[in-house]
Amino acid sequence: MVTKSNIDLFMDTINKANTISICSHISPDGDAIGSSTGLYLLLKEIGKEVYLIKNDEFPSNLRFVYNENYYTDTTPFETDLFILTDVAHHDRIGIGKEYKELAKDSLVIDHHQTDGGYCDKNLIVSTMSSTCQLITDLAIANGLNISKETATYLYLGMLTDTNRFLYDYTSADTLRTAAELLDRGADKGMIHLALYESMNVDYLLLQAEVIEKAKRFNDGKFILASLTNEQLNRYGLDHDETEGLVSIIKSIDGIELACLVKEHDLEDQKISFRSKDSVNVSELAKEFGGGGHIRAAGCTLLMTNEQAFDKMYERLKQL
Ligand SMILES: [Mn+2]
Repeated sequence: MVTKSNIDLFMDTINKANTISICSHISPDGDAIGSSTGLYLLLKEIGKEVYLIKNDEFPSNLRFVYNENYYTDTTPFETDLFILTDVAHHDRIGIGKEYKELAKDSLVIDHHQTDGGYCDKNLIVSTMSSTCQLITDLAIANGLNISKETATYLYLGMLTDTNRFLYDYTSADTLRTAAELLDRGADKGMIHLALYESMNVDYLLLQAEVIEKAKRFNDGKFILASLTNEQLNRYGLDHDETEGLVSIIKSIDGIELACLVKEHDLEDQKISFRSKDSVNVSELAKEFGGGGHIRAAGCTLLMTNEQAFDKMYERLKQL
């Protein structure tokens, strides 16, 4: 649920601006793409001059919703308002930083607790399952028209951030908001087909290899796995295609906590944590400069894949 003050903050801030730049985080996921594009379409419809900033490569697993005409590709320029959606940590803002510095006003719209204070105004509601849920609620409360296409983008973010409405923070309100999007024509069949019924067989084989090589400890309740660029190359896969890997590992019978160390570069590892019900992984990620939610969080370690794996093993076995 959104409060009256948040509903007003959203609309008052937007009403004061004519030109608006919108940005989400680097290595965008479904909620990043859904929230930024959904908001872009909502604001265009009320006559604003809106610029959607392309932050990083568009994820290959979400190509089915890519529309290159929506993105601005010029050098950063001044706008009345800069809006940042779904960014857990300010080191993930990418090129948006330059737009933010040039903007007269700035607003964060997010469901991550960790990064308040980066912009002039904060609209952070950590009880929301996704930024897309928050934007949908704000749009409905303010009487904005949600087109079929906008609804599809917002539904995409809600679906992926909740892992198909499975995560704990999927509440009755989450489902009511999703239902509002279906009422407005969100194309759930298209999303389901593209995301969950088009499994790449090489990805399945890679999953088997990653699980086979993973380390299980703490009475078999913890699992620590790694993924290297060598493996990705060998199976002919991109990083984005392995987005849900950590959730798959977590879903193994008897696992309480899953940690995946993904190689982005030789000395740049992306660590993802997932837990079922005992460990607060948000706290764990914070110890290493990251953040996220109680059951899903992450951080970055600047070292080799092997070193990061060992570091995580040393820390996790103490839990
Ligand atoms: Mn999100």
